[in-house]
Amino acid sequence: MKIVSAEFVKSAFEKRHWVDDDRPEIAFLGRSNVGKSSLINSLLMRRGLARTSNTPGRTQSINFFLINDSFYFTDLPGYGFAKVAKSMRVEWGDMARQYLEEREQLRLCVQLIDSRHPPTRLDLQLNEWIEHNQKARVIVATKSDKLSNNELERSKKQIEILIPNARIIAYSATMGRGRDEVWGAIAGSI
Ligand SMILES: Nc1nc2c(ncn2[C@@H]2O[C@H](COP(=O)(O)OP(=O)(O)OP(=O)(O)O)[C@@H](O)[C@H]2O)c(=O)[nH]1
Ligand SMILES: [Mg+2]
Repeated sequence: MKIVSAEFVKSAFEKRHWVDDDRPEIAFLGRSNVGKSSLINSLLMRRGLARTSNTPGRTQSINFFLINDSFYFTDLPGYGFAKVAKSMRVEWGDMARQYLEEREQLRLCVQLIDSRHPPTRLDLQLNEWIEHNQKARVIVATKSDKLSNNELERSKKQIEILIPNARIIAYSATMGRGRDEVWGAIAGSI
């Protein structure tokens, strides 16, 4: 995919602020700090377009990015960060679930799972929502640069056991590994 333009459009804290048009959307979902914003920047080769941080749980809204004037990336808030107030955690569930249930132009869920750890309870909860809503989905195993090839294979198998029949792509935002494969999945969905 040739990226001609990529721009941040808006941050939405409520449904009435979601972008109001019917261009296709690709959603990036996963726990806090898993690498959602880094993946978006790496795919778009725009450093700093999606804000990354070492302070997990910072993104509490759905961020919309318009690509080539033709489709959106949506960066969803991360879940599972213990220091986020309980009320915020409930809100995460509501926001993500509502988005998965009601967003008709959502064409592909990119579900990020940290390759260094087995899927968490919340990763599996998210998986259930994605399957329940029958959304197309690809799993991206992030931070693969931190593992040896053997460890990475083991990690992919672990994911496969808990989430069978999903395509799993090993990714590294720092090395660009998996970039073409993820773009292939995105292009196939829009
Ligand atoms: N080594 C390595 N570090 C990564 C990779 N992807 C992300 N990181 C680091 O992981 C941390 C979190 O990355 P973010 O992209 O901000 O994670 P996020 O999922 O957007 O986090 P929230 O917005 O808090 O939900 C940052 O310090 C990144 O530099 C990767 O592929 N390899
Ligand atoms: Mg983020």
